[in-house]
Amino acid sequence: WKIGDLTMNYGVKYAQPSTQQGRTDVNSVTNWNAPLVWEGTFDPVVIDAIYKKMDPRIAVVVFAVGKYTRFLEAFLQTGEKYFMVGFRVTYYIFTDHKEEVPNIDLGEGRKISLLDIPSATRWQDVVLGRMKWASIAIDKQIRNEADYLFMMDVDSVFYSRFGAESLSRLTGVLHRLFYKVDRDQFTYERRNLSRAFIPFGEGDYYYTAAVWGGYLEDMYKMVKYCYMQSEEDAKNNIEAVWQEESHLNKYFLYNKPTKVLSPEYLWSDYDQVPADIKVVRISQLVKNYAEVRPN
Ligand code: UD2
Repeated sequence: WKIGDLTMNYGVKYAQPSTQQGRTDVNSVTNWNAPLVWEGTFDPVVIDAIYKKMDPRIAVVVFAVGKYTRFLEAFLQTGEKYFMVGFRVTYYIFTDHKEEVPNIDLGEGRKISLLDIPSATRWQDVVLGRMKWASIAIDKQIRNEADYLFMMDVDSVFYSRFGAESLSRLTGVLHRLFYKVDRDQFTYERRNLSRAFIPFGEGDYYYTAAVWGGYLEDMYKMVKYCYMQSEEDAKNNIEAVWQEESHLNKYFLYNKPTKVLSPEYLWSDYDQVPADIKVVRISQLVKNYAEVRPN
């Protein structure tokens, strides 16, 4: 700690924060008092200045297995335009087709790290396998190279700023299809044979597994948890209804995230954008499942 750290933000100009005005059409705080982030609830200039002081190293873990390498170009290109611009970012790309990883011009302080993984015959093994391969890679490599880690689906494109306002100890993103529905309609795992089981009558939100993040060690714990729970399920010949997403939802229910992001942080090109989504920051692409998946 140095006195200099206090003075770094002097001269940064931004609108005065108000105690009276802000978003009134949505709730911007959870019932455990964590921020629920929407456009209009933060000033990017202020947020960036806060996190720039730390200059964190941010890891993005994406999987591009089989035909999914075709999504890398748009993901990386738009990521360079909108994801954590001005911050140090490493994209960890897990793939079985290194030769298909495109050459993209990256901004200063930004890199790509390629990791080999085997091909899969079932798409379920790819999505669940993410928890296994990410656990191993964090242990061996990423732990020494990053302060924050995001797990993301590769079949997505950034359309707008996705910045430091998303950083937190553990950050979950509300699934766009469930952010206004009763908890009993959440597609949690309802079979009590699975380790992902959540009974009716419980639940805060339904979170997507396509974007989530946090401090490296907190993410490691959570990724490993999802891996271990799915291994237990496999021993019992059961696979959770939404694979790692089911385990993730259970973890978040009993270990509350310290920040929750609105569905701005993962919308979908399949769906119209309602009035409360003022900006789509990243969106899942329309894809032909039958064509891109292994079977
Ligand atoms: C949903 C979730 C996803 C995961 C999955 C589990 C959304 C937007 N996404 O995605 O996070 O929970 O359901 O059922 O809600 N992948 C490959 N090769 C493959 C298959 C998958 O690389 O052959 C990777 C790739 O990074 C992809 C991700 O796994 O983005 C998720 O797979 P998906 O896009 O096929 O799954 P989807 O869209 O049903």
